[in-house]
Amino acid sequence: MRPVIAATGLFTPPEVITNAELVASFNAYADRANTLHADEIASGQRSPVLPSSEEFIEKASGIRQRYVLDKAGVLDPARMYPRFPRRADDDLSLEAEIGVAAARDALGRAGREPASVDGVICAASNMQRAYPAMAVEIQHAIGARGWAYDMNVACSSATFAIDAAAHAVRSGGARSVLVVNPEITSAHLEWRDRDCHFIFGDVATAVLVEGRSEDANGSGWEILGTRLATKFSNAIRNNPGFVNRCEDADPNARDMLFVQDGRRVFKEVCPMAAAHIEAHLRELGRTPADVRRYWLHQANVNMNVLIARKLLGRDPAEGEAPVVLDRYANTASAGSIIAFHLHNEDLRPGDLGAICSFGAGYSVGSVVVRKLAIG
Ligand code: CO8
Repeated sequence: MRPVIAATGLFTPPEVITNAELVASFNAYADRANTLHADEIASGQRSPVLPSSEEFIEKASGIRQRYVLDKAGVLDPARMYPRFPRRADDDLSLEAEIGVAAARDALGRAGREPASVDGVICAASNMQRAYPAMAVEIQHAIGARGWAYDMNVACSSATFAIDAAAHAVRSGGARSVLVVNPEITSAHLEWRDRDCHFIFGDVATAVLVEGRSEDANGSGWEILGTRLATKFSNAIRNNPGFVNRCEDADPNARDMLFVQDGRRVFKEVCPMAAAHIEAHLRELGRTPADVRRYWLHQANVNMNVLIARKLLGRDPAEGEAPVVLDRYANTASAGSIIAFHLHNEDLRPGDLGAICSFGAGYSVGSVVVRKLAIG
């Protein structure tokens, strides 16, 4: 069987935080903190919290707003993180809930019943708990068959899971696998750090990968190939884990939330991602110019322009590398899938596209697809 992306699904939280709202709340927090610690700041024992700026955020990243699961908690200068009501073990967990919404959207668009799904992979940069696996909860909630497991490759989780799903379908191990990417980035972002407070947004995406016989067409995108690479780096880390307690670590230490050296990531990951995509296309007997659309990871608009330039030798034309981070911000593993979901319908049968993610690990994953002809 050849693996096909039959449909994708998207859950977008209803609440939006604009850069103006985010900066106003951050600067109110900074004023409070600087007033509270005025004596230490005056004596040089502590540095003041510097203000954030809308101009910087848009110029440095291209982000204009982000969707979040709880706006009030994030914007409250006395809190600066979301507030989620605690749920009982028998209630659907929050991460599973948004994953289920995206999964149902994908199944509905493909016209498939949940019982036709043989496997669920929940692939995201953070799991709400260690076990039972989020994927098993999602499998149960939607009524899928077979098996389910979680995987985490940070921002590359979705492409790595599509690779696993494509292999399962090709080998005959499954006829259809649902990849689900629920990203609650707002819960592990330090909203009080001006270097990164603007970067992330919440979302969930889903990708239905199914097997089709060699001669069968129909709607969807044939997966021509997948390619994965990893290279260890400490430039992006998120340190909380089950060993922290035994190390007597401070649960509120800065490294218990997302930390990165953004400049270094930018410099090291762009060439890695461009070379990766080019090598993948070469393996498939193609060149970057054969690709009609690049659905790139959505971390920074300047990164995407640089990668497209390295690949094409020119600036990307309108629609060649669609940007969704202006609306969604960085949604970790879901970013390239949102770009694919919102920007693939206008392409024609036979057109080639490349989905590519890159991020912590470091990790890079690419999926080269060709639009099928209906009927
Ligand atoms: N307002 C005003 N000024 C600011 C602000 C702000 N908000 N923030 C920083 N500045 C200042 C800095 O202090 C610095 O001042 P100075 O020159 O005096 O030192 C100046 O602005 C320039 O700062 P930077 O050098 O940091 O600015 P950059 O141009 O490098 O832009 C970016 C910063 C946008 C972070 C950029 O480096 C970038 O996008 N890098 C790539 C990051 C990336 O792709 N990371 C991937 C992470 S995602 C991932 O892998 C998944 C992880 C799992 C998800 C976790 C969810 C929480």
